[in-house]
Amino acid sequence: MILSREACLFRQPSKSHLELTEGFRCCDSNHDGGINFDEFKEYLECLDADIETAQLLIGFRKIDTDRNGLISLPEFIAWWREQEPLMFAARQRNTRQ
Ligand SMILES: [Ca+2]
Ligand SMILES: [Ca+2]
Repeated sequence: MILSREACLFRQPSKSHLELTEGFRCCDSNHDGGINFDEFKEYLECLDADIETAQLLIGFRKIDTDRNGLISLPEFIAWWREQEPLMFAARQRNTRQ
C-alpha cells in the first residue's frame, strides 16, 4: 500500500499529540494497534526520508523500546518528539538539491 500525500501528516515539525495519534493510525495500515517494520518503512518512504533499510531497522529497534516487534503509540510519540527536528532538517536539505 502506498500512503497518499494527505496521509503524510508529518511534513512539518511540531505536531500536537492529536496529530501524532492520527499519524500513528495512518501509519498502522493493518490497524492492529502497532506499527510493524514494514509499516514503519512504508511510512518513512512516504516522508521522503532517504534512509537505507539497514538504518531503518536500527531505528525501528531503537523506537521499539519494549522489543515486542511493534511500535506502540507511546513509543511512536516519544520517538517523534526526539526525531522531528532532525527529519525536518533532512527534508530541507533534500528540497534544496
Ligand atoms: Ca500495524
Ligand atoms: Ca513496542
